[in-house]
Amino acid sequence: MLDERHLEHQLTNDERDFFEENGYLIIEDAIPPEMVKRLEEAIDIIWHNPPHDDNDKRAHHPPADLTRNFFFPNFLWRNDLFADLLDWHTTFPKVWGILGWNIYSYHSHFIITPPEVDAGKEAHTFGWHQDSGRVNSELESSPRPRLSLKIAYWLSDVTLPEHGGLWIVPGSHKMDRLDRPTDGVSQPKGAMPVLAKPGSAVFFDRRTWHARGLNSSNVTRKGLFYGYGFRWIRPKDDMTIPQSLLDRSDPVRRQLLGDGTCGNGYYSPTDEDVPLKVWLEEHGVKL
Ligand SMILES: O=C(O)CCC(=O)C(=O)O
Repeated sequence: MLDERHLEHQLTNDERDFFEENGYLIIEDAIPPEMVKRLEEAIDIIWHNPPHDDNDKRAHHPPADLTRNFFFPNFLWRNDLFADLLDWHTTFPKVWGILGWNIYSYHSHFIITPPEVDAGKEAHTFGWHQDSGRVNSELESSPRPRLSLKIAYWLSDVTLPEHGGLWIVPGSHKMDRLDRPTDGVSQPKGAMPVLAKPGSAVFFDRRTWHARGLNSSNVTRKGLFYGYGFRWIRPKDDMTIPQSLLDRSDPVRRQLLGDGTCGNGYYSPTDEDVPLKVWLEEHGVKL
């Protein structure tokens, strides 16, 4: 539920300038330690006993393999704590500050990366990409349009490069291609790990070239990724949000979970489609 705290955490001019120039932004202490702990317990339950009800073959299904990188999409509805982060007061105002009010969460996943035992021996050029797959080849504009952003919430410590946090090339969001080194070992020019403490939120523009680092530490890496985009973007996950979650959510959260009155309302919304717009207007927020 949005309240006065959201108004206090709106995007500042400095944050906007930094994000526009670099394609990422770090908000430290975005979630308190107690919440980090509860979120970690909640994802651990899924990690240890993955359900097999997701159609995405790229999702991990049973049997659990606690030694491999674990990618789990469409998780927002599996615990109310996950839904609580969707409109979290320290971060969500910055999402509307960047993208405006016609938005929802089109895509979410969490990733758990256990220590990669042979990481030292198997150094390689990471899986560098911009988000959204075919969007990058099928839209003809240059630079590509932003369309969406992601927030990575870190539950584990990624303050050292060996923790294998998110790597990015700062400022690369206006670049349509990225030169990858051909030696199979080094990273692109300007690439760096985004170092962050547990509880930090790392915002990144979907166009910012990014990759998962290599976890050569002895700490299991845990991060939650929340994608926000315009409501006319098709969901990237199955988004099997149960009606019961929609029923117990307030109108803004229902919007963020993908609710709307009719197909046309995703393109040409009425106030009923976008309670976020109404709330912002009622609270004097001008975008
Ligand atoms: O695991 C990571 O750090 C990278 C995640 C990623 O590439 C993505 O969410 O698009």
